[in-house]
Amino acid sequence: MATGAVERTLIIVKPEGVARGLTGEIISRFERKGLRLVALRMGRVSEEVARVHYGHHAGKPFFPDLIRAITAGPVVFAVFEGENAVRVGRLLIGATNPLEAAPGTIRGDFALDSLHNIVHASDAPETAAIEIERFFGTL
Ligand code: FUP
Repeated sequence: MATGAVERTLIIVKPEGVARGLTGEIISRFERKGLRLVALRMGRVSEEVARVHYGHHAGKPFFPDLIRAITAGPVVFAVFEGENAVRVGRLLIGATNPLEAAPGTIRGDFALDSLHNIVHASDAPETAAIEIERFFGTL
């Protein structure tokens, strides 16, 4: 029985996650949960796009480090679809600060600090639509 709207969410395996060889593990966790992979590509986040993507943090002390971290190397972009995909994605990645992310979540299991929390997931269906367009164009 359907219990929620079918949504899409944008996942980014950040440079640190790719460099540490965690791409498969991260994508696999979303698949195993039951979400459907609908788009996947490797690429980079340019400084210009990073400033837009993290625009809500512009001016904060950690902003320069945040831009440096997300542009530091190749990333993997993925779109997953399913019931409540945005909320499910947020559950799977865990809290922004890995010190507060529960064990069993991606950040809880694989990260030590916020700047290197290895994965991004959209925080609302409206944000997801903007982020999917940003990194995949029209799907
Ligand atoms: P999230 O949606 O969980 O990635 O969290 P935000 O959009 O609020 O933050 C984006 C990124 O900024 C986080 F992944 C890590 C970084 N950040 C910090 O380094 N320190 C903070 O206090 C908040 C965010």
